[in-house]
Parts: sequence; structure tokens; C-alpha cells
Amino acid sequence: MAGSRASSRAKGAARGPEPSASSEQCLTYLRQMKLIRHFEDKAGEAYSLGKVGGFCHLYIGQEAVAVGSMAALRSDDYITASYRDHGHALARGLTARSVMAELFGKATGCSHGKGGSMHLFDASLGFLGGHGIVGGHIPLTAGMAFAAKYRKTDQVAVCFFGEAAVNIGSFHETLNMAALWKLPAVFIVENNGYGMGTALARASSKLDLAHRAYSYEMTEEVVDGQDVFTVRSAVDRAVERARLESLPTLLEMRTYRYVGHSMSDAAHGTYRTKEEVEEFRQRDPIKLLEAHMVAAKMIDEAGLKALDEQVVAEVEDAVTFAEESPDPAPEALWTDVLAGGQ
Ligand SMILES: Cc1ncc(C[n+]2csc(CCOP(=O)(O)OP(=O)(O)O)c2C)c(N)n1
Ligand SMILES: [Mg+2]
Repeated sequence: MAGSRASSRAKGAARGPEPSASSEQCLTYLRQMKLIRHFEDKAGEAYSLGKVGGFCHLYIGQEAVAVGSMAALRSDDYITASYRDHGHALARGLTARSVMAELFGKATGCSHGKGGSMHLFDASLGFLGGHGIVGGHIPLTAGMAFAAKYRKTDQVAVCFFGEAAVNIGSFHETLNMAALWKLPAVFIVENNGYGMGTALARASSKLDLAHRAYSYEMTEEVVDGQDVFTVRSAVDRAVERARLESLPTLLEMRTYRYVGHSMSDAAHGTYRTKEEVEEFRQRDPIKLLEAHMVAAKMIDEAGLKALDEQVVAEVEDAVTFAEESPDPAPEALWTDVLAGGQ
């Protein structure tokens, strides 16, 4: 049964130490996760209204992975993500306006309207995509880590990808070279249990994906991807290993997406049961953090409501901005084509 397999995925994921984050830090995490969740709701809505072209993959359910991870990084570190990249971009600090405008294909988008949902970029923030080819950005990230090591900048390169990518050749080639050359890289596999409609057990001979690192003498860790504190501390350790010892790490974040693979499949799809989705909703990363903050008296009902209102207003503003922005000019076809171009 898909359900029982999915349930077993949550087992074995290490829970971190008791959260020691300050209330200010918790508030930042909560605000970012709520922003991503609401942004994604609105992106899905805009897609259904025909305002977003191309593909669109929502990050609903996985927010703690991007938010906890980005909090562990320095502002000059490098980041790459797969096509499911809205959450990573927002958590890294791209504005809701620039990401929404990119989804709408507008000139004010972070990739000037030429990338769309799957190709969000902002080099000034070290956010180097948004990549549509499964596993295609894993070797690129090793290249960034190599550049950092070569230039002795002590930057770290972090790569986010789905669990279907661990069966792609470039994953293995990259892990081998990253370990051999001692590259300052962090490889984060977001194991949400499915590659499109295919459950992990139907596609992978081994379910403990972090163990793939054994073959390459690389440190690995299995992480509860629904708990932002656990994510943060695991990425802290991996980043320290990369920055101080120039060693790579493979982190397997166990998570779940609450909506379809992309806008082309139904909310939960035919490959999993409603009950399974419901089971994972019990560990909604936003609810877990809210519960912690309420219990610790860091926030009350009024505070939560105010936060919701803030993110609703921010996303509303982003949609209006995207709608009112101009399309890219025809001449823009000739720019951003080559590195160093205009
Ligand atoms: C090389 C390659 N093969 C196939 C596809 C089509 N494809 C798009 S998404 C996807 C599933 C990937 O699943 P996973 O890596 O688990 O990421 P998730 O969508 O769950 O975030 C596939 C097979 C692709 N984009 N690239
Ligand atoms: Mg997946």
C-alpha cells in the first residue's frame, strides 16, 4: 500500500535537539513559511486563471526544508534548486513581487520574464536557478563549490533536488567527485515520496536514500523535513563541515507535498489516497511551528492573525504588481543569452 510505505518514510528521520531558537528567529521562520504557503495558493489560482504560462510546481507541505536550510547560509553562498523552486527563492530573499512577476512572464520578474516558474534566478543573492532537468543542476552545484574552493572564498554551494534525482547518473558522478575533491557542497534531497506519480519504492532499489553517500565516503544524515528546527541544525552542521573542513554532505530531508506534482494533476492524484495526504497533514510544518510558539508563549491568536494578514497583503501586492507589469520588450530576445551579455 502506498500509505504504509509513505508512513514508514517518516520513521528513522532524526529529530533534532529541543529548539533553542529565539522568538524573533521563530517569528522569521513562521512568517517565511506562511508567505510561501500563501504565495503558492495564489500562484495555483493564477495558473488556473491562465495568467501563468508553462509548468508550475507548488511547494506546499515542504516549506520547512527551504526556510530552515536558508537560515543556515551566508549571504554569499550559492544555491541551486529544481523546478519546484518558488519556496527556495522566497526563503532566500527574492521578493514576492519579483517571483510572481516571473511566473506571469513579465519584464519585472527575477529572470526578466524569460525563465518562468521553473527558472527563477537572482545572481545577486547567489540564487543560481531553478532547473527543469531532473538532476541537471547537481553537477553545476559541484562546479560552484569547486570555484569557491579554488578561489579560497570559503563560500558553500547548496543543491536542493527531489528524490527521483538520486537515480540519475549525474547525481552519482557528482557525489563521487565532490567527495574525491573535497568540495564545500551540501546536497539536500527533498524526499517527498513521489517522482510525479511514482512512489519511491517503485523506482528505487533502496529506500534509505541518505545511504547512497556511503558509496562515496561522504557524511550523510536523515532529517525530519517537517520540523524547521531539525532542518536548521542539520544544515548548520553540513555547512560548517563544508566551510571549515571543505567536505561535502548528503542530507535526506523526509517531507511531503500536499498538492499534485504540478498544476496538471489533481490535488492528491490517483497514485495516493486521501487518507495518506491527511496523515501527513497532521505534521504540517507550519502547524508544528505555530504549536511550538504558542506553547512557548512567543505568539498568541491575535499575533498569528496579524501575521496571516501581513502575508496576504504581501502576496496580494505581488499579484497586482505582476498584473500591472509590462511584458518583456521584443528586443529582450537578444539579451541574457550569453554570460556577460547585456
Ligand atoms: C531528466 C529528466 N527526466 C524526466 C523529467 C520529467 N520529470 C519532471 S519532474 C519529474 C519527477 C521528479 O521527481 P522528484 O525528483 O522526486 O522531485 P519532486 O517533483 O517530487 O519535487 C520528472 C520525471 C525531467 N524533467 N528531466
Ligand atoms: Mg519527489
